[in-house]
Amino acid sequence: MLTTPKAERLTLVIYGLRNSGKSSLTNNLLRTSASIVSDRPGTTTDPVVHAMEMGPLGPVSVVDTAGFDDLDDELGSMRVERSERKLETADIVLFVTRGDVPPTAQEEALAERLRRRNLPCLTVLTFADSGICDEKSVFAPGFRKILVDNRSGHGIEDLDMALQRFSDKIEREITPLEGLVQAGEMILLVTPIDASAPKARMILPQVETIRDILDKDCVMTVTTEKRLSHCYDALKERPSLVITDSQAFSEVGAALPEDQLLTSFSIVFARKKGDLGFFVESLGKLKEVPPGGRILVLEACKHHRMNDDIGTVKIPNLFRKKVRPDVSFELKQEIPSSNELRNYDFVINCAGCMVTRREMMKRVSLLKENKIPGTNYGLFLAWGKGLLPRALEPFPVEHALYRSVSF
Ligand SMILES: Nc1nc2c(ncn2[C@@H]2O[C@H](COP(=O)(O)OP(=O)(O)OP(=O)(O)O)[C@@H](O)[C@H]2O)c(=O)[nH]1
Ligand SMILES: [Mg+2]
Repeated sequence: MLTTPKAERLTLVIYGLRNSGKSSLTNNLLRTSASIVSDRPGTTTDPVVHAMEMGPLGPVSVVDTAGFDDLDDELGSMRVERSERKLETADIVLFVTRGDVPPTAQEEALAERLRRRNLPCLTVLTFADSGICDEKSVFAPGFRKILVDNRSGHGIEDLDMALQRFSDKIEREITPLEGLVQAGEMILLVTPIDASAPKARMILPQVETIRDILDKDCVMTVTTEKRLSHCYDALKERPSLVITDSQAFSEVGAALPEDQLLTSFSIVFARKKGDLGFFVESLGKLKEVPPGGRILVLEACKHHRMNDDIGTVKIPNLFRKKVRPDVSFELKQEIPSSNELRNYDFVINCAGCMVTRREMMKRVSLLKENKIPGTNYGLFLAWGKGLLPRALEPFPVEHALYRSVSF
């Protein structure tokens, strides 16, 4: 479980004022003493992440944060900002507040924010051993309240049970091949081993797909694009699906029979992580990019850049060739604020393999809100190299959508 990729785990964020008992609660929930507890406000500084298996919720990252009222100095504000960022990516929030004292204005404001975000959230009233004051018993209407005495651990079992009930509400990622293959089928994977491939390893989307093929009781063959024809000819049975790295799309498409179902890892993961329909629809808006247009390439992780880096070299080159030459490119790892976002004419997202679906969907909804078209690497490369609609054939809805938007 500890090796479950971070993006596959749910994130449970423990949030509240300083000294509200967040770290004590974390320890009780994990049945360890992993987080430092003290009566000094501001004990927890950086967010502390613990991995644990939580019954029906599966693998969970439990994040103990710094108090969100730590605004005394610049350092405190930086801590609060870090905790805030964790809150943004939370799947479940435990809003921790002392049950024996009335809510502060900051807590009232937070309750309102959480309510608007419509996230699964529980209010944990700590210090239940000191009694619950009237104001707290009516605080944060709409959120279930759990009374906890961190000293004795009383109430933790109620909290465990309440958390388990969230398991149906959580937006889960589908597996890479969900609904695409059936038990017993043969899948062919094409994974180039070029300069950007990590030494002696496979990249995460490939590993996850391989695991999913095994889970779905299918069989597979894995080859490089160089050996593709050799490998394909040697197969006794035609693969029900071929999935290739998007960078080798053209060669792979050309080497296979026209009626062979083919897609890319990036498209498979665009569907798993994001909004494939939006990504496809946005391609139709490429022709509206004006002269001197500003294009934002939005990556989700920092990686070592090679000479032919996809985000800084391949995508801009292809864009200038296929869409228009007179555009400028910017690369960011964090999505800008709405104000800044509106300065861009088109956004190209990475595959998002290192972030959760919730994070990617947050980007997508910001783009939609601001009416900025956006697609992702795999779709853009497939479009640019003329492989659409072929690479969408395994996805009938998006395939039809592609045909309905004019290019
Ligand atoms: N009586 C009582 N004391 C508690 C309870 N929960 C926490 N405490 C005490 O409150 C103090 C602060 O607890 P922490 O768990 O460190 O609080 P925190 O919210 O993590 O604090 P920061 O990291 O500083 O933001 C410690 O002295 C704890 O022993 C509780 O339910 N009852
Ligand atoms: Mg703490």
